[in-house]
Amino acid sequence: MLRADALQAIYPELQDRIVVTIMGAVAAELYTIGHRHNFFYLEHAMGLASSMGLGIALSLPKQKVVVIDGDGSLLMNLGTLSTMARYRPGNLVHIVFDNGSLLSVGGFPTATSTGTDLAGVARACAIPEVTQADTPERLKQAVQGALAGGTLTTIVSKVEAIGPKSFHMDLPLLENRFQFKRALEALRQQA
Ligand SMILES: Cc1ncc(C[n+]2csc(CCOP(=O)(O)OP(=O)(O)O)c2C)c(N)n1
Ligand SMILES: [Mg+2]
Repeated sequence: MLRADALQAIYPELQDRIVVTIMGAVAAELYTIGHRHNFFYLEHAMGLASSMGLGIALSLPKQKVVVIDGDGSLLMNLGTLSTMARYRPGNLVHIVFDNGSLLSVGGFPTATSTGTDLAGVARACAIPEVTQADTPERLKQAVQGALAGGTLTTIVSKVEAIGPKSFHMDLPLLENRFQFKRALEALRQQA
């Protein structure tokens, strides 16, 4: 599966949700499909998108939060899985696109390419719902199910190590930061 196709398939489920992505290729792919003020692309802080999503999910319990993670990023912050499982907000959906690669910095192989099973790690950390979804249709179903249910879910999707031609996003980090803050404030007031 191409991650760009996977994102296209789940975009309707994402567009009105709070979404936090890792940096690099996947951020550019989502941005290109359609940027929203409720999307935040966490630049520089590799590994911490899930930690940020956890904090937002806990502080806005009536909103659904979707984190888009990568294998290299999650491997850098494996402790996030045990922390997420400890607090287990039912409004958090954690998608991990596993391309076996640090694609955004040149394609160095990660430990998932030599056997580390991130879904297995998530289960062992006690994430209450862990699924694998390796086609756009299955991913869409898994995301819809996780958003409709009230259980913290990690979805691991194997994707090809292919990214966009350009990672350019016509959106400076600070602008995204203020847009996103205002979007969260508006959602908090609705709650
Ligand atoms: C602390 C830190 N180390 C390294 C980097 C450089 N870096 C940016 S993206 C990236 C790879 C991310 O890999 P993964 O999460 O698998 O996403 P992919 O690029 O494969 O989509 C790296 C190493 C960084 N931004 N911060
Ligand atoms: Mg990767």
